Parts: sequence; C-alpha cells; structure tokens
Amino acid sequence: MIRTFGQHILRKTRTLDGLWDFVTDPSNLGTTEEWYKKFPADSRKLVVPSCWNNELGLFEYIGAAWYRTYFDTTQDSNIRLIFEGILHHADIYVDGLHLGYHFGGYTQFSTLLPHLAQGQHELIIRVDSTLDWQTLPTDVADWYSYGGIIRSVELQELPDVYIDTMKIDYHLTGDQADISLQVQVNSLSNTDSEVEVNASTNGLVFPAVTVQLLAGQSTQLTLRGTLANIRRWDVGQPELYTFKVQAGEDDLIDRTGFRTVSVDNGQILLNGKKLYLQGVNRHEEHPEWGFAFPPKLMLKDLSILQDLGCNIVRGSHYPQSQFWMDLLDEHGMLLWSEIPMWGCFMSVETLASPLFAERGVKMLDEMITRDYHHPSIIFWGAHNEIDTRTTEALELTKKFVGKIRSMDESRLVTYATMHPVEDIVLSYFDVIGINKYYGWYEGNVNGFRDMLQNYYRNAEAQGAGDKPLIMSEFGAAGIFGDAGWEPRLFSEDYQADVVQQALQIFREDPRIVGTLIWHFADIRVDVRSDRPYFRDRARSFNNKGLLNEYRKPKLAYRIVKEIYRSKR
Ligand code: ADA
Repeated sequence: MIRTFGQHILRKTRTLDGLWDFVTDPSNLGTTEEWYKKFPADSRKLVVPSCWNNELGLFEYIGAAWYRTYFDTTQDSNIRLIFEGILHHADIYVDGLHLGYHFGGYTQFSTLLPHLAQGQHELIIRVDSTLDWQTLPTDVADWYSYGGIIRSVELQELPDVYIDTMKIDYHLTGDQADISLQVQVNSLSNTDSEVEVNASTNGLVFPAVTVQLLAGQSTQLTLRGTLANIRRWDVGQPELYTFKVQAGEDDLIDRTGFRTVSVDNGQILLNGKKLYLQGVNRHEEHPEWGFAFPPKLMLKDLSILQDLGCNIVRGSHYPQSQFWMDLLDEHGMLLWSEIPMWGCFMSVETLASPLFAERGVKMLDEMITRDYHHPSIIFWGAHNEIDTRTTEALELTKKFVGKIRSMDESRLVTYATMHPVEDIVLSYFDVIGINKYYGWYEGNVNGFRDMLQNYYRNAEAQGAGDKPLIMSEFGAAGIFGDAGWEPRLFSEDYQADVVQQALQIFREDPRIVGTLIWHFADIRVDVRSDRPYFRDRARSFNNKGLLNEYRKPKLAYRIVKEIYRSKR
C-alpha cells in the first residue's frame, strides 16, 4: 500500500508485494557469476516489503542479497515498475537483463519496460545494504543498519500515450487560488498521436488541451485555472483538493492543500498567522518491522502524536513513506522532511567528497519531486549535525540549499546544527534548528541558557539574528519501567526531569518558535561488538523515546503531554 488513496482509475496497477525468493550473497558472487544459479530450489522466502534483519539468522547481516518474483502480462504491454524504497543499493533485472541501478534507501525510483511481450516475466533485484564513508547515511549512524525492500513494489500497465508527471503550483490571493498544472505526456507509440488532456479539481474544470505527439516523443503542457472561495489547509484543518488529469486512455490523481508558509521578524507564519511548533522527532522504525513500517501502526503513531498535543513531527532522518505523509495531510499535522545526512561522526573528507555531494543532491531531487504536493511539509531539511564550523560544510550547504530552492520556493529551508555558537552556515537558511543535550551529554539543563545567549551573539554577528529558531533536538535516555524515588541517570524520572526543565527554558524564550523533543519512541541502534560507536546505548536501543519501542508511554510522555497541552 503506497498511498492512502488511489492514483489511477483508468491505468491498471497492482502491487507485487508478497512472498519473494530470497538468498544472501555474503561473498558478493553475484557480480561475477550468473545470479540465478544462486537461488536454490528450496530458496528461502521473504515478505516484500520487509527488512531482512528482522528475520531469524539475519539480524546482523549487512551486505548483498538477491530477491526474485514473477509477474504475468496478458498481452504485449508497456510496464512500469515502481520501487518505493530499497535499502540501499538496488540493481534491477527483468528476464535476465540488467535494467538499472539506484542508490538511496528512502526514495522512489522506477523502471520502464516498453512493449513487453505477453507471458510470465522474472524480476530479480540485487539489494546491497553496505554503507561506507561516501553514502547517505554513512556507515556510522545512530539507527539500525537495516537492509531489504522496505516499501511496496508496484506494477503499472501504461497505454502507448501516458501521463508521466503532474506538478501542481498555485498562488493565493485571499481566498482565491491561481493554479497551474504542469503535465508531462510521453509516447511509447511507433506512430504519431493526438490526445486530449483534461483536468479538474473540486469546483474547477481546466480548459481541455489537445496535444500532438510525435512517435516516441514527450511533451510538457501547462493548464491554468482560478478557484474562488478556497478553504485553506492549516494545522488541525486538513482541507485537501484532489486533482485529476486524463490524457487519452490514461489518468493520474494527486492531492494538495492550499496554504502559505513564510517567515517574518523571527517568526514562522502559516497562512499569515504566527505558528508555535510543538513536536517530536520520529524514526519510521519498529523492532519487528524495522523500516518496513506498516500502515496500521502509522495511524496509531499519528493518534499518539495528536494525544501528546503535537502540531509537527520531524521525519528524522530520511524521507518517510508516502502513506505517512498522506495521513499527516489528512489530519492537519506538519512535517519537517530531510535526507539521511546524519553527521556527528562524519569526517570532513566525506563533506568534501564529490560522490557524496552528488548522491545528496540526487536524494534531494527525488524527495522534493515525490513529495512536492504534501501541504503537511513545511520544512525541507538539508542536513543534520555536520561540522558546520568548516568550509567543507559551507560549500556543501550552498549546493544543497541551492538545489532545494531551485525546486521549491513555497517552503522553508532548515537544518539541525550541533555547533550553534561557532556555526558559519546560518545565513543560508530560513529557519535554524539547534540540537543540544544539556542534562545528558553535557552539563546540566541550565547549560541551555548560556548556549542560547552565545548562539544569539553568533547569529547577530553573521547577520542571521532574525532567523526563527527551533530547538530541533534535546532529551535524555530513560529505560522504560525504570522508575523510582530518585531521578537516577537512565531512569524514567531523570528523563522526565530533563525534558520538563528544558521545555520550561525554551517556552520562556521569546526567540524560540518551536521544540522538537528527541525522541518519539525508542529505536534500535547499530551497536556492534567490533566497533566503538554507541556503546552507551543500553539494550542496543536509543532510549530517549517518550515511548518505548512498542509505543508504551514513559513518565516523560505524560509530562510533555501536560506541557504541550497547556498555554505558553
Ligand atoms: C543527535 C542525532 C540523533 C541522535 C541523538 C542522540 O542529535 O541527530 O539522531 O543520535 O543525537 O540520541 O544522541
């Protein structure tokens, strides 16, 4: 299940989710031998989508693995295969032919098979979960290094002339929306064709356009229209508009919500009104499903966020599934979306690597292209905790922020810094996020006060003193069930104290416009016996969740709920 709603009525689509053949390839023979020889007759089965590390015997497996399934076509047809998320390297083979390679575990990619003959076809995917110093994330990150096909695989049958993409843009004046729809139509036909393109949304039919397409060519057209008396999308007010485009025998349906996002005098404005953000960071992770997070649990996580009194969630630290964003759109909850650039152990060599930068820019491109229409997304996050005191970070920031702004001017660009006092990239962003852990990694909670004063001085000096500031991460570990009379380190009481005191400091500071607690729920962490990282993570979990990994509330949850639901 990719979306909460259907994107096609005319186009035939089906999912290839289910039991696939699966075999690991620890010695990486696949590139030198014929891959199909490695599927034993009684090959192991794995459910797609899932993470293989959640299965017996594969907990610690990082490396290459092969997946196989079959699909039938009832007539010669144009097939598009859509891969929603594969961690991290994916090579696609259909009927023995290598059709493409994709890097990046959390964004969608697709493969086109024009004029595929009728019959049964074999789809094989080589998945490699190996990370290194030039991948996003790198091989050191504070979450579990899961591998596998983590999101659905969809098969679409395309007519010879089909809609490739639709991009919805609008400009609001009061309650009027001037809308432009950019539609790309492609032809796979051997002859020239003519199709009529129609589009509509609630209360508006766009004037139809007839397009002539040369054989095998594509064309882009823009449909324009004006909608009066629109209802704006807002926090807790999920007004959505469904757009339908039809070109000949093909169609595409998508949704958006009308709202404006801006900054003014240190404040974030949504639809022109000041916004105070209250939220948490959330990994799309669960000990049983890993990153193949099931829809039912998403709905429950959302109910928990609402119960807590949140109006925003940060999709730490990678593009989340489309189903989750659809739910956020449908419930009026805001989202900070970012790419998996997690940096506190990252070297400057990584920041300076051209391959790393190229991968980051491509991920930004894929994230923004896929998620452009979600009204819930208020921020694009460029990076998290890289060494923003260095010129390497500055150069990368220019590239990333430039890329984001070239694709989307309707949202704010942000990031999370762990060096607020010496950071040299502040001026490139619309909103600054600070990650700091006084009361946990450094000193006691009062350390926040001095840090903030020093940050304000640095920001003034860089001409960034008027940028809205969010405390994007803070918190402490508390082991679920460890409660007592004294607030000992790692107890629920200690965690609750730190979060409560920190929130009090932040809520009294008029320059802070939001708080995102680290973290929503405990997450599994990559603690390996042969590596020095994260040795302080008891149970091999990051225990700073307000809930444990099974979504049971800790004391801190109840305290935060009281604070988030009270008036500032
Ligand atoms: C950082 C990082 C988080 C997490 C946190 C922690 O701020 O961004 O992903 O690792 O620290 O728990 O230390």
